[in-house]
Amino acid sequence: MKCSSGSPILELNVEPLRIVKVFVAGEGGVGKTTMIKRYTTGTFIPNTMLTVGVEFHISKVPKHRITLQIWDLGGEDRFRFILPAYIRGASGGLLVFDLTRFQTFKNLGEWMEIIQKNAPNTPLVIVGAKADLEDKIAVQEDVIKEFCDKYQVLCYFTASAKTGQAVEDIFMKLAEVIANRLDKIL
Ligand SMILES: Nc1nc2c(ncn2[C@@H]2O[C@H](COP(=O)(O)OP(=O)(O)OP(=O)(O)O)[C@@H](O)[C@H]2O)c(=O)[nH]1
Ligand SMILES: [Mg+2]
Repeated sequence: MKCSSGSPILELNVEPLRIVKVFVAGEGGVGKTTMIKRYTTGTFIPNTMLTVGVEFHISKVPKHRITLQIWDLGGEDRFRFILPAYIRGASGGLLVFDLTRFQTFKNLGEWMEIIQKNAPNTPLVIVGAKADLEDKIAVQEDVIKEFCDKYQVLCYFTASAKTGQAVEDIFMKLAEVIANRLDKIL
């Protein structure tokens, strides 16, 4: 029997959400996983276990017709060797440090090298985490600005997963920039 084309294909009145890979990188314990969970669940979940290797999260951003596939990278030294493979092919990323630990900011240069090697020209947002710990802030805005100018990153935020400060804005900014880039290509 000859195949017939059957009933017409239903045309759904929805726009496809483009799926893009974004990474969240930075030293161990700076607050990457807690920030992602704050963004995806709207709550502060303390005592998060350290990330072994990589964890994945998904977030739809209908406003920019995009779905973020978030690669949450374990920041401990022992996971450093797998980072290049995880960063490669990313459409954007967040590089996070802990505002209360200067060393985590100082080490950002090393992270930039890995990122520039494996995902050159990828849009990058710098995030100073744990802004709620006001008495313990050890990294001042002028040195963050200096760093951003040196490496020509998109912008930086100071944020807190505890209070929610800037968390939504960070992911919205990244999604917006990636979506604009895609719009230009397609
Ligand atoms: N006060 C405060 N504590 C935070 C904040 N974000 C994270 N923390 C705490 O910091 C610790 C480390 O947070 P994680 O999210 O596990 O850090 P991580 O960067 O994912 O660490 P790795 O997975 O090892 O790379 C936890 O005890 C969190 O509760 C914040 O905004 N404010
Ligand atoms: Mg983690």
